[in-house]
Amino acid sequence: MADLILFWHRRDLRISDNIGLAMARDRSANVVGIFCLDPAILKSDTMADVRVDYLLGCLTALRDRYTAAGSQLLMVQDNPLEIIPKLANAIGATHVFWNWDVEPYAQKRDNAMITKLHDLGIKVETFWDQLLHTPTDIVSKAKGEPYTVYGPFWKNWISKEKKTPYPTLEGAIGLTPDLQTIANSNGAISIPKLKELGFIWDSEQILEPGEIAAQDCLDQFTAKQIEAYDDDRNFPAIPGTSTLSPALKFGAIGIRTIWKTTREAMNVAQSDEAKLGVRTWQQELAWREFYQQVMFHFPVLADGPYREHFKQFPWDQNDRAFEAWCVGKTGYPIIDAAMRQLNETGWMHNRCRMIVASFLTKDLILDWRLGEKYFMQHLVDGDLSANNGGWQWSASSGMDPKPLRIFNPSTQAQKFDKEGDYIRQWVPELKSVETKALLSGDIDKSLRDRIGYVKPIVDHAVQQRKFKERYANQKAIGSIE
Ligand code: FAD
Ligand code: FO1
Repeated sequence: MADLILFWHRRDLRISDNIGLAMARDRSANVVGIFCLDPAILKSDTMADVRVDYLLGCLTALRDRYTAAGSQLLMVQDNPLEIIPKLANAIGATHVFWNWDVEPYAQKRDNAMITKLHDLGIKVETFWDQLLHTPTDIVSKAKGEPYTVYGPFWKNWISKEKKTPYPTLEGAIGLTPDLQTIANSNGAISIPKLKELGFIWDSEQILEPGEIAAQDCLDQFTAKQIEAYDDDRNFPAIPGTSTLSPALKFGAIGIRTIWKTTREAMNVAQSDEAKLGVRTWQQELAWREFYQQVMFHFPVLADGPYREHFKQFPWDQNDRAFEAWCVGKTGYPIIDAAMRQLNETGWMHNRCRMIVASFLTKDLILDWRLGEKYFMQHLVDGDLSANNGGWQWSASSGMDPKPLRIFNPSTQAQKFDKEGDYIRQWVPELKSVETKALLSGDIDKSLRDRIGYVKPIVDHAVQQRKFKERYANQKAIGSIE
């Protein structure tokens, strides 16, 4: 009898350029996909409605792709360690294949799964798919150790040859009607509605779910925006970045496909500026890989500050200030615009992520983990490695704390939202305020009262001094290297 291979999808929600799935198809035509709605993940206190909505959209698209390829995507909802071995055994699967993930939860889950399946006599094969280079590929030449600083990581990473896309699944054979009936009586269900899972998202997604939409987005970006990316990526009022982050988070597009496209874009780029645009975008893809590889090698990052002694940092406790930051009512226009963009759309521009993270940690002097959690609860692309990396970078608590990063919100707005378009888009009560006052945040009291906009909740200069003093004290007592 031919091998029956179950391919377990988790954050690789596509049938094209998927290493593990291509390997499964190479072995046997009888390849069936499975996704497990995992209550431990969905009920975690860092879940976001918008992200689950995007996930369900990707699953629907994936199901249709499997059908078109001749097979099917099975859906289950339970602890994967119980339901997947049970179902695999019931339908007589000879193998389960999947792609690794770097997260601590994934490592634990997947190792336990290997044991469970082996106990049932089911073979397992696993692959590295979501990165261009596996976390153990890129190590320092001198010591063979993982990099903790981006610069040398990038140098090594870019010098290595990269794989080309893997073939799309086709000509697959699904379960017979009898086996489908057995699967159904062993937990297979249809894809639930968002509401049935306890989530609500009625607004649009910044990126349509599924692999076809992700590919279209990549094509548009490389045709129209990539050459100006080096400059345009800094201005939140213009569509200068790809908005591919949800697709990259859930693997709705293969990383080799993306890389191949950047190589082609580089080949056709005529000017130095255009080449720089492509290069800078490639560097952002490398940041994504850097943060994933450090999470793999240093999973303690997920629990808090990398530098042990930063755990003692005397953060303020101030629920009202935190609440004002969350809802976008701090009295700092650029901060309020960014937080409202996040709350309304589930996405925030990278420049603004850096500005609001600096504001939370250096102006409100609140523990960065509050912001990290809030982002995970609201971002469509919320990803443990990238989010934790971004927050530790902003808080100066991460791998590479120097220089001490403090952004002045007004200066940032003056540089990157010159005409105030971004602020006016997201803070409509400020629409009629003249640009100079809008950017500096220096709006006179009578005008504030009239338009109903709050007074700044802190004074940047005062808070900056306070933060620096605390930081210096921590250094003096040896808490910060
Ligand atoms: P583009 O500019 O088009 O970049 C292309 C891709 O490269 C992105 O889709 C993303 O996958 C990757 N990338 C770009 N910048 C970074 C970066 N600094 N770190 C890691 N990967 C990067 N990104 C997430 O995907 N999920 C998060 O939860 C997340 N949280 C963040 C929190 C903070 C405090 C900060 C400062 C950054 C965070 N980022 C996060 C990184 C970055 O802001 C987003 O990846 C980017 O804004 C997504 O928009 P885009 O797809 O248009 O990016
Ligand atoms: N993976 C799953 O296998 N099942 C899920 O139900 C699931 C939900 C989910 C929701 C939000 C999100 O950001 C990711 C989600 N994932 C889910 C993917 C998850 O990132 C991977 O399973 C990781 O390997 C977990 O560490």
